[in-house]
Amino acid sequence: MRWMWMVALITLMGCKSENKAPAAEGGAPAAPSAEKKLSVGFSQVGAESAWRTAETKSIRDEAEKRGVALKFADAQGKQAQQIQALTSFIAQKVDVIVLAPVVETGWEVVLRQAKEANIPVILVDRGIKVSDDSLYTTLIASDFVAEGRMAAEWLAKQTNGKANIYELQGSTGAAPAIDRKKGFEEGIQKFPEMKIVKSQSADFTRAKGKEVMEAFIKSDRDQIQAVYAHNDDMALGAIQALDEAGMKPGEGVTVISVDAVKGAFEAMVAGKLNATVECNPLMGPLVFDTINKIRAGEPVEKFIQSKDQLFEKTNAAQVIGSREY
Ligand code: GZL
Repeated sequence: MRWMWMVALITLMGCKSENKAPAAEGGAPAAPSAEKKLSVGFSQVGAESAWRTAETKSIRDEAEKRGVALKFADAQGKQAQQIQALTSFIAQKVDVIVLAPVVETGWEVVLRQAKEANIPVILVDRGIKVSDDSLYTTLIASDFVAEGRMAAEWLAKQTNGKANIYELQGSTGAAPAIDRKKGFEEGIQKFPEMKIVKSQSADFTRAKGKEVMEAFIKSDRDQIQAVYAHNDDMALGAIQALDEAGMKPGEGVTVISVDAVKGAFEAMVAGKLNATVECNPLMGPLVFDTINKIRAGEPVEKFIQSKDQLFEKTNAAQVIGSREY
C-alpha cells in the first residue's frame, strides 16, 4: 500500500515540474514573450498658453517615440478634474503618474491613494505644498523665484532703478505665479524708486492679459512706465492693449515677461517686447529618463531644475531661428 503512495507522490512531483515555464538561463522562468508596455498617466493643467502646448507636445512626442502607453488628461485648468484623472489612473493601475499641478495645495488625499497603490508620482513644471514630501518622487521644473529675480534685475538696469510697474500675475494659487511674484519683489527691494503700482491676475492667458492691461490703461495711463507679466501670453495681450492705446510698447513702456516662446521672440524682433526669461517646457526626454531611473531603483533628486536664461530684443533676431518652441 505504502508503495502506491510513493508512486503517486513521485508522479505528482514530476507533473508539477512539467507545469513550470521552461527555465531560462540561470534557472529563472523565461520572461513573457510580449513585453508589457510601460503605462503612464499624465494629468496636464490645460492648454492656456503656448508654453503649455509646447510642454504637452514634448511629453506626448517622447512617449510615442519610446513606445510608452500614455494616458493623457487635460483638466481645462480645474484641480477637481486633475484629481479625477489621478483617481482614474490609480484605478487603471498605471505604472507611473506624471502631474503638472494647476495649484500648489489640495493634493494630499489623492497622492496618498497613489502611494498606497505603489504608483510613483512625478511632478512636472509646477510644485506643490504637502505635509509629507514622500507623496511625490521628484519635481522637474524651473526655479520661478530665480526667474522673477532675473526679470527684476534686468528691469532695474534698463530703467536705472526707477519705474512705476504694472504686474500681470499668473493663475491664482499656481506655483509659478506665487514664486515669480516673490522673486520679482525680492529683486526690486533694493531700488526704492521701483514700485509695483498695480498687480492683478490675468490667469496666464493672452485674452485676460489684454483685458487687465486695458483696465490699467483706463485708470492709470500716464503713470504706466513698465509691465512685468508672469508669462509671454499675458505680455502679448498687454502689448496689444498698449498698441491700441498708442502707448508704444517696447519703447514708451518697457515690457518684460517669462517663458521665451516663439511669439515673444517675434514681439522682440518687432521691438514691442523688451525681454523675456526662458522657462523651458521641453521636458519630455527628461521625464522619461527619470521614469526609467525610478523603475530601475536608482536614486533621483527631489528637485530636478531646468536652467533658464534671459533674452532681450537686442539679440532676439539672431536667436529666433534656433528656437524649438
Ligand atoms: C511654468 C508653467 C507656466 C508657464 C505659463 O512652468 O507652469 O504655466 O510659465 C503656463 O505659460 O501657463
